[in-house]
Amino acid sequence: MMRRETVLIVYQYPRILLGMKKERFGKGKYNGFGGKVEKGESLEESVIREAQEEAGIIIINPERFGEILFQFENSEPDHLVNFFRATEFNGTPRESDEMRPKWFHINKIPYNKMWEDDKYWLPLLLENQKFRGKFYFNNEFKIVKYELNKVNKLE
Ligand code: 6U4
Repeated sequence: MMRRETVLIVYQYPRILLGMKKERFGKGKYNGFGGKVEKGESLEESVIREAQEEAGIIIINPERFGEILFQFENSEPDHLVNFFRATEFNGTPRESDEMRPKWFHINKIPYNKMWEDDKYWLPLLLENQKFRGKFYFNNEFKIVKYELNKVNKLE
């Protein structure tokens, strides 16, 4: 079984917008906005919908930056996550049932309160570098092994 999901980083140099996840998978962690890709939806449609649902913002021209397959030792299904970046949006970020948005200076990204993989791929996204990779987590959600490659193009 495999779940297809999206994650969005809003990047307005020198700050990024993250959300504190309040419920379920990833609870208590800061993450980009995003979630499951629904049937009949493109990746871009999905990330636009999730940003609106979770942070109340309408993002403009989201750009796909990476694709990572996450696998787990426990019974958690694989997650295939597509990462997007947007610089512009309409509206004002607001708290939702799922997420509490917060801006962070790029020198103060709270990596110790994020998924452990984020410190590997997020610097690439902030440097304009596209990426593709695979991370394998153990039962404590720690990385057991990973590969991460810079790519020129995501097909
Ligand atoms: P529901 O709606 O209950 O089925 P939920 O369990 O809350 O969904 P959801 O839809 O918020 O999950 O999806 C999980 C989110 O976490 C997606 O945006 C992808 C993201 N995600 C999953 N693993 C990640 C990881 N290792 N690093 C990361 N984001 C991850 O940065």
